[in-house]
Amino acid sequence: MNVLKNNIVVFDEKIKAIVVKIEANEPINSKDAIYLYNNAPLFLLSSLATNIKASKSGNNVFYNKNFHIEPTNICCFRCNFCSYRKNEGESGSWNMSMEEISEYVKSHLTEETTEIHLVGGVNSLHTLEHYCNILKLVKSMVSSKVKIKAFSAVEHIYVIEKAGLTYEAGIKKLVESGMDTITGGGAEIFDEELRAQICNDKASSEKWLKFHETAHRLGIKTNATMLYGHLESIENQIDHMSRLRDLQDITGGFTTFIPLKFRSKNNSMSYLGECSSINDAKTIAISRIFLNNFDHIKAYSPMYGKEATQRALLYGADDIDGTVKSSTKIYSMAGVTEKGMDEQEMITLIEESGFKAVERDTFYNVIK
Ligand code: V47
Ligand code: SF4
Repeated sequence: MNVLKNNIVVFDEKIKAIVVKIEANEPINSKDAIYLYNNAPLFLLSSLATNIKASKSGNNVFYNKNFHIEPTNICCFRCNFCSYRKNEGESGSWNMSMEEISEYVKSHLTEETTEIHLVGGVNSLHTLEHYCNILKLVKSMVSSKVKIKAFSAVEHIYVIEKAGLTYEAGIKKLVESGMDTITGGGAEIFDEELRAQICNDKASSEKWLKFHETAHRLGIKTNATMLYGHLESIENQIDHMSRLRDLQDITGGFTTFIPLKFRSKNNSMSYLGECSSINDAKTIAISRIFLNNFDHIKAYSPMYGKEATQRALLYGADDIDGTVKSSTKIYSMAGVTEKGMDEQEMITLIEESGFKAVERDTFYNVIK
């Protein structure tokens, strides 16, 4: 137990030993991470995570100028946490034509856009060729400074397997069509038992990891996410991060880690409600401490909202994503009511938290 003695906090011996490891830049093991999560006071998690963040990105906190295209919300999978999926023909479903995608890009693209984020449901009518056509269309409409971050591993795996190709051959086709990098979606939680409870029918953890590994080997960087704040335990969270850390040790291909908080409106897991802001803080801090081989931790502001994003910056996050605005429906349909931020609002949010706001591109090159 940690105690206050003569106005000085005295940490227990286990915590002291873990802090020594962290300060020596050594990776902590899963048991250490679980112990810290359960026993370290928040102020210690904040200062350990903030020190690591500072060693990676100094006083900078990054944002970018992007928008999402969600070509369809029709999905053949049935993740219990999802408020977004619809069946073909169901009210509220959409499936954009090429013309609609083109109009959408025209109306959202500005001189300043540096990234387009493509993601949607897994529509059983879609093929690898369709994904490639979307990529070619979007690529033809933008300058070379705009990077296309396209689809989740779950979407890719579905169309690549349907085409009867290896992941390698499929990824090569997607890259030739204009894909620059891959989103971190679909990872959810890797523990197989829990995955079976919350998203029984989509690509397995093993496939998700293999797909990302293949992309990395082909020189394509990807992101990684973790869905938290539902039925998972801290052991499940650390197991998830541990599998990512192991892969990152081998390939170095992950750009950023994005803990995604379960938002509870309008889905079959609504009865769970949402986890507390203390849990958010702990998850962000532990991810920053445990994933010592990841350069960036993203507090995805359209999912957190302003207050929780600002808080995440005090627990080691160094990125708030971008000017997504109203172009993503995944979170508005799950109950997030806050509007997106414009550039000035993002800068103010970052500066109020005591950091320097830096505009980045998709690969964290500084723009301004
Ligand atoms: O895989 C779905 C999540 C993900 C809910 O790579 C939910 O930069 C919370 O991956 N509550 C898709 N989360 C979004 C995604 C993403 C988002 C931002 C940035 C990046 C990136 C990737 O959204 C899904 C799932 O984990 N999700 N429903 C929900 N109710
Ligand atoms: Fe489909 Fe993605 Fe929703 Fe799962 S999270 S049901 S794969 S849209």
